[in-house]
Order: sequence, then structure tokens, then C-alpha cells
Amino acid sequence: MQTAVKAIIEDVYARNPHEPEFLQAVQEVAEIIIPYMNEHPEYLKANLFERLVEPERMIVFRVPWVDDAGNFRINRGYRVQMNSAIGPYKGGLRFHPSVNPSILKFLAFEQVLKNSLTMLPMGGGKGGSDFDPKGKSDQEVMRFCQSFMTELHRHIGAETDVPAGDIGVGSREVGFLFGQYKRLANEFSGVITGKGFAYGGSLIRPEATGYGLLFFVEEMLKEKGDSLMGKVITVSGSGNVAQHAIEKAIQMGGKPVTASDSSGMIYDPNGIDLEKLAYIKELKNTRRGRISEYAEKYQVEYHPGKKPWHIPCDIALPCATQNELDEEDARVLIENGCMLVAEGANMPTTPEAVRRFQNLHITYAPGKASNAGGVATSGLEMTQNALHASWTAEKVESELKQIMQSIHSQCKQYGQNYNYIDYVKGANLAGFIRVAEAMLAEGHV
Ligand code: NDP
Ligand code: 2IT
Repeated sequence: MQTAVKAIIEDVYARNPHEPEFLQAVQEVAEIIIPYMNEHPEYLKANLFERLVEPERMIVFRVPWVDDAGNFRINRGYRVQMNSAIGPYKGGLRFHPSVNPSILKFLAFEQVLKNSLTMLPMGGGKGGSDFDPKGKSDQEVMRFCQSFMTELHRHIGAETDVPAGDIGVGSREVGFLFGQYKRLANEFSGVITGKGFAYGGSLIRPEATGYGLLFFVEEMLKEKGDSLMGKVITVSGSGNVAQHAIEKAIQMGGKPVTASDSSGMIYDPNGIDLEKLAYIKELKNTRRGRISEYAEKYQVEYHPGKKPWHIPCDIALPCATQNELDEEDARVLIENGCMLVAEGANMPTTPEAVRRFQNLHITYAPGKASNAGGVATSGLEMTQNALHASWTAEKVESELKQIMQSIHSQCKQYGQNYNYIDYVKGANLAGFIRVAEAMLAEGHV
């Protein structure tokens, strides 16, 4: 069995050199899926794994734009259309200087299995650019988004490929991207999700990833006969996912004590309450400032260059970026009594850290399960757009909660071990099987 995993993985390594994030994501999935495939010869015969790791299509393009000083600028744009077996490609766009094919392929690959777990008809994709929105004026961001969409528009569509936000792409960017698509295609459609409510967006989509994460954590705790009440929670990041994870954690009786950005972290031992969260939202979404300002305003500790994992907590929620929680962080978290880790970000925990959590049976959920609420609600936005309807916040939130509960049940069904749930195994197997069945049925495409 191990030989088969090794051979297939070696081939993926050989075909994708210099793509460490993509190989990291594939390795984790391969260790679960290939032994399962060995018991299902029809999957092996169809070379399903080899097909799963090969994007159906990758688009790379030049994005020319002009900055406020009149300089000609060039960035690189991408869309990875990974797998359309169960629906149109679906996944976010990331604008960050680190964006490259490895990062987008890892994200697109994770997206395929995540979208499958939602049980909604969405394939997997991801895109973005090495453009850095930080420090750019609104006009510069608009010109960039218009240029980016001028090329991307010919590759996407409400029934073809439906982008959304991710790091560096929030409501401002989605608005500009949608506006340009509409103009080029002469069509008002659900081509992108995360839209403003005024022009076809779904209520609760902005909140959905963070809220969904907490609904998932609630299920994980229920499984242990426990609840969020009184739990001390460390959160990394201070963007879309972190803000709404903090919000729902407070609503459920938890006590979030940290937030961070790429410059450092704040520690508020009294807990971030709704009023302080409103300050973070204004700071990050409107003024686009640094989290250090929170420490000045509320007279709490600021640790430049640090992540929150040295702060004692019951629950850790990494909500910033990939590989932000390493083995040493895991060791310190465990030493300080952390009992549960759930990923709001995509692949924030390094494989060594995951192993450490799993060896000690620290309850750990991978992002493809615990952060699927965002894309699930994007799916609900697509449904509302197709119906030309707009659902209430209560309806969307209740659907989101049910989807997170269903994802938890699937993890349990496929990951239940003697006395604990292996969420990595459960999420990967459940996500894979649906895609695999569709790929088999659709033939060798
Ligand atoms: P935002 O851009 O809104 O926020 C990102 C946050 O993470 C910021 O606080 C940012 O700090 C920090 N961050 C980004 N890159 C780094 C880095 N290299 N090192 C340290 N901190 C960093 O993005 P989101 O909140 O939307 O996304 C956060 C994570 O959640 C990502 O992994 C994304 O893929 C994942 N995700 C997002 C979903 C969504 O619906 N938005 C859905 C599912 C997963 P700074 O401002 O200093 O850069
Ligand atoms: O990683 C993710 O799931 C997202 N960034 C959300 C994708 C989406 O299409 O809503």
C-alpha cells in the first residue's frame, strides 16, 4: 500500500517541481485517498488520483494598469480551473504579492474537496494576482480590477466558473470586478459571489466563513459533551474570516483574546467584545490600518512580528494564511492546555504540527471542512441569483448552519476511529468520494 502511495506521490513531485504548497496539500490527501483507492480498483484503473492533481485548465495573463503617479505597472493574473466534475469551477481570487502557481494550485486542489463536502453543485478553482492592494488608492485598485477582469471575463461565467473573494479581495474588489464583467459581457448574472446586497449578493456571505467555522467548532465540542461557553479562544488574522469568527465566538459565549496581521498580534486578556470588534472592522475594512492601533487604543499588549500561539487558550483558530502554525507553535499550544484547533484559513497548520495534534488526540479540523461555510454560502448566493430571489439573513444563516452540521456528520461517518474522530481522514474521504463517482460516470475527460 505504502509503495503505491509513494509511486504516485513521486510522480506528482516530479511533474510539479518548485511547488511546495501544492505538493504539501497533495501529500496530505494522498495519504488518505490512495489506501482507499487500493480497495476500489475501479478508481485505480481510472487513474483518478493522477487526474485529480492535474488542473483541467490554467490561465496565466498579463495585467497592465496605471498608478496614480502615471507609472505603467504590470502584474500577473491567474485562474486555475481545477475540476468541474460536480459543477462549474468555484473558488476565490487572492491578491497578495506571494501569489504564484504553487499557492493557487494548492488552494484550487483543496477547493475541489471542500466544495464537494458542501453537497452543493460546485467544482473547484482558484485565481488571483501578485498585485498588492495594501497602500494602493481606491482608484488604483479599481483600475487594477478592471484590467484583471478585462482578460478574465472570457474564461468565466455563471455556469462556467464563478470566482469570489479570498485574501486581499473583499467587497470593494468584488464590486469593481463585477462592474467590469457586466460591462464586457453585457450581462447581469451571478458570475461572482460575495457581491454587495444591493446588486445581487447574499446576506450573510460576508460573515459566512467565520460563522461557519464556529458552527463547526460547536459540533466538534458537542461530540465531546462540551460547549463554547467560557472558552478562551486565540484567533490569528484580522480580515474577513477572523473578524466573523470573533463575532460568532462572542455570540456563542466564548472569549476571543487575540487578533493579528502580518506585522504582529494583540493580546486582550479581558476578551475582544462586540464594541472592540466594531473598532477592528472599521480599522481593517475602512481605514485599512494596522492591528497595532488596537493595542494603543485599548492599552493592551502588542507583540510585533509574533503570531498568537504562545497565548494560553482552550481553542485556537488560525484564520490568516497557509503554514502560519508550525510544530513549535503546536507544542506550545498543547503545553498550555489547548484542546481544539479548527482552521479558518486554508492549510494554516504545517504537516508536522498536524501530526503533533493528532498524536495527542487534540481535536483538529482541517480547513476544507471547517472553513467551508464561505463557499457554501457562495453556493447559496448562486442559487438566489439563478432564482432571481433574495433570502432573509435568518434563512441563509440557518442553511449555513445545517451545511456545517452535515459536513461534521460526513467527517464523523468517514473518520470515526475507536474513541475519536479523525477529521482529516473524514473530510478527505467524504469530499473525494463524491468527486470520484462523478468523474467515473463522466468518462475519461
Ligand atoms: P483577508 O485579506 O480579509 O485577511 C487576511 C488576514 O490574514 C489579514 O489580517 C492579513 O494581514 C493576514 N495575512 C495575510 N497574509 C499573511 C501572511 N503571509 N502572514 C501573516 N498574516 C497574513 O483574507 P480572508 O480573511 O478572506 O482570508 C484568510 C484566510 O482564510 C486565507 O487562508 C483564505 O484562503 C481563507 N479563507 C477565506 C474565505 C473567505 O470567504 N474569505 C473562505 C475560506 C477560507 P495583513 O493585512 O497584514 O496582510
Ligand atoms: O477558500 C475559500 O473557500 C474561499 N476563499 C471562498 C470561495 C468562494 O467561492 O466563496
